[in-house]
Amino acid sequence: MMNLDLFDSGMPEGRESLGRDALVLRGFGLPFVDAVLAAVDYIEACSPFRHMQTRRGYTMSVALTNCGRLGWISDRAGYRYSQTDPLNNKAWPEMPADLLRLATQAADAAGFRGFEPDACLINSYLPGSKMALHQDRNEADLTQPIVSVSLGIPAIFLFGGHQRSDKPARIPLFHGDIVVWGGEDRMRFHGIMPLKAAEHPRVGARRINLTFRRAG
Ligand code: MD6
Ligand code: FE
Repeated sequence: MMNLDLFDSGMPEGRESLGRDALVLRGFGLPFVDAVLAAVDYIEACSPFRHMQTRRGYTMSVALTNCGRLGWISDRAGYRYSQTDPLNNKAWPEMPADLLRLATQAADAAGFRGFEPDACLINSYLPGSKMALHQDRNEADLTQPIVSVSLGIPAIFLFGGHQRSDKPARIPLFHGDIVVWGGEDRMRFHGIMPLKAAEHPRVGARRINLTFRRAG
């Protein structure tokens, strides 16, 4: 009888609703893992992972890089998108075709057709790294969703409300999981709990997160 209850839940297997316009696609990225890791190697060779400063002068525990026409950066002047990597003043590496394909297929599967990301932020977390609750509000087109791909060791994603003080849900994210969110959920506060020490057979003792956006 348990199976009937699962079928009756309204969500097909492998999809978990986080809100009206937000969901987790469990394992959707698994067929793309080799291509994504090769793309990250290529991107890192041009624009390495680095720890950025916040406006308040703190160093982020997460290291990041970007690909695509626009890249997310932070320094003492604040957060923004930049066409160039501040480390070398050159354009960010182009978005590899495999990454673009993964992002648009995940957006389609979530019901957001016509997603055309121009920015891919890549975060690297080690055990202890975290991401404080925040809203993603620097993108020019807030009608387009965000597609977020998790690889490597697990993390607990905090998914809150529209006020910083709203108590967030805790959603574990695993290797190959994808979160897609847009619409009325696009501006919800979210973050990542400090990562527990773990080892992933393919990715090692770290978590890689790629977020695709329409930034410009
Ligand atoms: C992370 N993600 O998963 C951090 N933002 O490492 C984010 O901040 C995020 O996953 C917007 C949409 C999806 C996300
Ligand atoms: Fe975010």
